[in-house]
Amino acid sequence: MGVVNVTPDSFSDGGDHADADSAVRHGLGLLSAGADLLDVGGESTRPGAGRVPAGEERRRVLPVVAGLAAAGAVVSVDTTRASVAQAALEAGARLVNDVSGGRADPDMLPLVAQTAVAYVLMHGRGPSVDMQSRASYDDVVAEVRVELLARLEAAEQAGVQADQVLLDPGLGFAKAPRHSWALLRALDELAGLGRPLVVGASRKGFLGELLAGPDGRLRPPKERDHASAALTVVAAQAGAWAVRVHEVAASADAVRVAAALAREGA
Ligand code: PMM
Repeated sequence: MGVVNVTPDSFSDGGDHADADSAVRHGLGLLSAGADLLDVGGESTRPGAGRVPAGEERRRVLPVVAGLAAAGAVVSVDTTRASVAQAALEAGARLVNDVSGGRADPDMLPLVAQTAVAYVLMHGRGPSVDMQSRASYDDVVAEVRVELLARLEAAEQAGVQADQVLLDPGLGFAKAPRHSWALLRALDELAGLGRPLVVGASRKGFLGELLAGPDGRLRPPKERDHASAALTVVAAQAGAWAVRVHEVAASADAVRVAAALAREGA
């Protein structure tokens, strides 16, 4: 899953593809690099980020979703708002990727139920603006598992079929670096929850911290792609359905490496 952020302020690539034409060009480049689907987002979810008005979010994502869908791409829309998701589905998106797991907008789960669209339900603990204050766990793997299953249950109560849902542990969302590492060590277990798993490790802060220089300066986001691709092998070996990455070529190769290792006699 290649990331197409149409935002001025994402931590990973903010401002790089802020206008529709350059975002579509970027998405097409990710497809040629081997992406199977493209995740288009118009609102940054970096720690501390505030909200973008719904009209502005729609203005950012719709032309990009429409342009990429028209070019034949399978597009997912990265939004927590039902109105944006609905407009994106009408413009050709085929998945909804909701980092709030249906909590940010009471209309989201009913929309997913009604449209029967595939839905990425990510673990988090509330809005980005103060989410790191909720990064407190006794046993992060057990708690994320229980909280994800509770959201899956809420989705089913709203009429969503379980087989529409993909689960995501939400690395970096209300997680300190040690929590993200613990979840990465337990991907097998999370992949065993019975729903396909999406993993978003690409360029995240815990990699910046791991790769910090001797002066303690975090490795900048765009210099975290090699480490991100290394985690693609880990995710693929754990049976993840998708990795959400900014730089696709290395991860596409990494997936092939993992697949070859999994084949008997390769
Ligand atoms: N991470 C970001 C945004 N959307 N969606 C899912 N499903 N999983 C993630 O881990 C995830 C996401 C934040 O990264 P970005 O600002 O680079 O898009």
